[in-house]
Amino acid sequence: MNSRLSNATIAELPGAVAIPRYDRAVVTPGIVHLGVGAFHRAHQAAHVDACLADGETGWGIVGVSLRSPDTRDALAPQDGLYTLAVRDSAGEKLQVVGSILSLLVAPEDPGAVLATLTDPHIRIVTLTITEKAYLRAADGTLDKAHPDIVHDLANPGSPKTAHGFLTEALARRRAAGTPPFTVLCCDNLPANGATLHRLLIEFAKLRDASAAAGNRPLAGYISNDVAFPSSMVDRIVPATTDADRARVADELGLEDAWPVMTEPFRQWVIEDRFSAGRPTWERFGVTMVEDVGPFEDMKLRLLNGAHSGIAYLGLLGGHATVDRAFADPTIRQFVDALWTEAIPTLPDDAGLDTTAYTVELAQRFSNTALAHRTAQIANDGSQKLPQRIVASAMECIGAGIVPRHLMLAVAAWIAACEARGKTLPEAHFTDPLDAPLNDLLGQALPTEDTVAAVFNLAGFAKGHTDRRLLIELAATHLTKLRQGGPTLALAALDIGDS
Ligand code: CS2
Repeated sequence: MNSRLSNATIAELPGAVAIPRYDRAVVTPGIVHLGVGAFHRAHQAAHVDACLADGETGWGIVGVSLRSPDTRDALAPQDGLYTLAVRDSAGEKLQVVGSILSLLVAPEDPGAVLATLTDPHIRIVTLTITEKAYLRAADGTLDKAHPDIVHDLANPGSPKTAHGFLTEALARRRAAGTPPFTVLCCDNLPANGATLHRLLIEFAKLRDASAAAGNRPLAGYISNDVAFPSSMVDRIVPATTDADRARVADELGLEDAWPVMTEPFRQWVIEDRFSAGRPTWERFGVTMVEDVGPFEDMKLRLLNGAHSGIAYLGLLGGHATVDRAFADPTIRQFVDALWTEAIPTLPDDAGLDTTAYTVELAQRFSNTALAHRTAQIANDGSQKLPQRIVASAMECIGAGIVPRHLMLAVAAWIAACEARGKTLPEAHFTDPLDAPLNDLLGQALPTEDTVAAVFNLAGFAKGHTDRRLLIELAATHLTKLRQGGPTLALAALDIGDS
């Protein structure tokens, strides 16, 4: 058994492995990251690593897990060090990242997380907590009835949610005369900064209404004094497997309990509104802009929209990974057609080059070295499809385009949910709406009623004039998927053979 990657052993690594070229001992924390999963470690932490290596030593990261201790348990014995394995057909390049200085597990010690968030050295809080952790109701407003929101309103000093932590920390900073940190959302949501800002204001209003708030209302402070730039983040990060761990350990000559797998491509576009300073990210490949909206929409609708379609059709067609699904000519044609529907919904005056973008996406989806599992992307469809698929579909209709391929992605999601426990393994993917979804799908309603009920449950196209048309399109596809799987559904769209 090898010894473990850590500050003490890093000098033993073979020369081919890139290591932090800076003295970690002089780095001080400036960023708290909520949701310190693999995506953060492949993306923001790698960008910050480049800043630290260039002497901007005040921006080390304190990683916080809001739920599980797994990342802390893996990385604490390694002094926060981990390996990034960048993989494509040319091979694998290993880089040890040093920007995560320490890790906290919120449920174990919420007080420690609040103490860190109120430290004046912390000037930015970044988040990758996944779509469902924003706790939005089907109409997009804060889910006030969610038990964790109810808990956090009653227990501001020991929160569970990002909303509770951020609001309490901002309240304490204000009381102590410490300027607020900038909140930088890095999740795949449209207008992600503005969305989080709106949710926190809603949360703060509820706090203000309770006795605990006293006479210093928070909502106005969060509304006026705290910056919430939006950002678009992009890097494909498949879940690490035991085979990855073994291979990396072999190459390192040291154990790394949780290396992260990724692709060479990475992109980060950020709105340049930081109230308390920031690293000079623009010197390290980050694009700073005034309005990230067009970039976000392009990424959500073309990359993530295609990803979800590939995931559900791929699962139904027996493809375990994105590259294998994408190599199936019928799925490839489906993706091209989905892009053709979605592209006209993007602004044409924002300088987006959708042709170059989709060419590059096709290369990224074809990366056989990643083995990005379709079941991984299939998780949380009810939270992902609104911004990836349904938003484009609604706008398509306005532009005179019938979103038939986009609606096939929705039908494939419903069909994949139905297939779990039958033709697909029970635990293949999960969704926060699993309980009501399974209940509904078990009722054997007429197809169109099933689709309408799923739309209601997930809040798809709520109040939209063409909601009925979207439901009809999805129901037609669902019928075909039930009869003959993706082959029949795609053939009905003139893709592949019938
Ligand atoms: C994927 C994303 O799992 C998913 O839903 O679509 O994680 C995707 O890989 C990233 O957004 C790429 O930046």
